[in-house]
Amino acid sequence: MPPRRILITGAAGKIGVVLRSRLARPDRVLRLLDLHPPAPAEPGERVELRTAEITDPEAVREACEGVDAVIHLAGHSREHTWQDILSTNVDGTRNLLEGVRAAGVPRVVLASSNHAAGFLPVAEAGEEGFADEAPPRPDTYYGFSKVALEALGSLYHSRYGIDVVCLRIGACAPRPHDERDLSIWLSPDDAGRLFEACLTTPSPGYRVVWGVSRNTRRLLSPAGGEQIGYHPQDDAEDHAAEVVPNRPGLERDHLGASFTTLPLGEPG
Ligand code: 15L
Repeated sequence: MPPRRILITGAAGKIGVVLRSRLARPDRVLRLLDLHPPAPAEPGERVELRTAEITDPEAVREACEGVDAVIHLAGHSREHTWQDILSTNVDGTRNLLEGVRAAGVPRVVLASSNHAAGFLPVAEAGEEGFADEAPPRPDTYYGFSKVALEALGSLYHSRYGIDVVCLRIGACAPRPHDERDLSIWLSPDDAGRLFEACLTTPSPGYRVVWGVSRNTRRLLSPAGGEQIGYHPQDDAEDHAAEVVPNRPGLERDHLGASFTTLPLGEPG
């Protein structure tokens, strides 16, 4: 049965806002949690609003009570200091999974990132693109935190039988911005389809799946998405004429592109 009450952490962030309208259903309540108060409910909108830090055990445990699934988006979405990354992204994810375990929530979708594997050499992608099981090759402390998130998800699946789908998301934005995005773009509508598939596919167990649209310039395999019933419809190529060139001097040798040369720990 599709989940009736879903907790979304980081709900006021970029992807949270994208999902809020796209995951709404007449028979579903979205519980929206963020450090910054989520926008007030629209007339008739079935949402419950919570404001709390993802590192607050009591607030997070309480937010997990009575939900059928959790989508975990909270955390820094780019490079930060080691301490901030450890606290918000690593401790925050563990805190979330503890809340999930304590409340008996059966399914979690964890927002990972292409930067968990940002040092994969583009030349090795092959025709089908990198497999969903590509090994972790983090490109930043941020990328490391996404590897830690995937590992914590695996731990809580193995220990407690929770279904955990980790999404290594490409570049989720209304339009692809630069040439790189043509191969890793995730359109907002496809993001809605992808998360819905994660919520409704029967017994996914633990798995890692790339989060991308049906882009012509394939770099990331669509196989894992197909296995969970994700059928993307958008192609970055339709916007190819509008994108800006990659920044000069920035070699596109690795999946993570500019993240592979950012100074470690410098907030970007
Ligand atoms: C990410 O993981 C970031 O959260 C997002 O802001 C983009 O930088 C994206 O990766 C990307 O690789 O373009």
